[in-house]
Amino acid sequence: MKSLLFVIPILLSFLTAEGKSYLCYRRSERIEIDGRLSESDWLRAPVTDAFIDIEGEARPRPRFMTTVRMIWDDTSLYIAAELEEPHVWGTLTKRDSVIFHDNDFEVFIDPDGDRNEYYELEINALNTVWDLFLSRPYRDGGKARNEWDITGLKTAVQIDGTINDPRDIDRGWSIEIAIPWQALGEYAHRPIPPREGDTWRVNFSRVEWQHEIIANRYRRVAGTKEDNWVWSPQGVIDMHRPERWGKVIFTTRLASDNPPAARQPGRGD
Ligand SMILES: [Ca+2]
Ligand SMILES: [Ca+2]
Ligand SMILES: [Ca+2]
Ligand SMILES: [Ca+2]
Repeated sequence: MKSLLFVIPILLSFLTAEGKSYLCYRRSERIEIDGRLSESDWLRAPVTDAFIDIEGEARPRPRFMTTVRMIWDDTSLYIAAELEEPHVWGTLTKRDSVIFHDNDFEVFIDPDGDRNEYYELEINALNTVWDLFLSRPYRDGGKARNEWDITGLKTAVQIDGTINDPRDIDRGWSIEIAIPWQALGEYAHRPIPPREGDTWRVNFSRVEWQHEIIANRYRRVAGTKEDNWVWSPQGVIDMHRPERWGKVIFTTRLASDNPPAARQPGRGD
């Protein structure tokens, strides 16, 4: 019995070893949602670890770097993503399209971490969004509620290169998102905005297709599977396992107080 008591904590720490966490600071200046991550808060905010394969470290490393930062204030949660991408393309322009049929960036939020009643947001390089709510994961019989919209959502994309022009090599795209707390409050079962130390379950994903260029246009290669690169690894090819998502811990400390030395290495570092 005594040995079991030793083994259990070791097992638990092993099982949770891969889960990521992120300290989310408060905004200290205005964030303009224009896709440019030029605000000094973004320079001060911690940078997430680079995305890895959805199944974990044992799988091949992603071909392109992806990182995210987060900031919050009394009205909104702000997300900034940087996606290295030599061929920026997109086709979908209608809200609530199946955005992962293009290359995309995805956000998953389960405020109370009960693995039910959670939010999803997908965005492509044309700044087209698919926002939806799930009462429970698909494998538990959950159905996507696409008609659910993030009221007051603001998103912007900045292309570092040219979109839908394969004649050049692009550097990537950056995304800036503001999600009003009010929109997340409905099924949060947690205070909004969050209090000091509150922890929400969040994950980020990126879908990357193999493409071919036909008559100067990008097209997905028929019959190929997409790559799924994520912040916190899921262990399986399924984002709808909220128990595997990362932890975002909110602090009332200002991003401007975060010493630059505390930054984690990100793109280009
Ligand atoms: Ca900006
Ligand atoms: Ca929930
Ligand atoms: Ca929607
Ligand atoms: Ca281009």
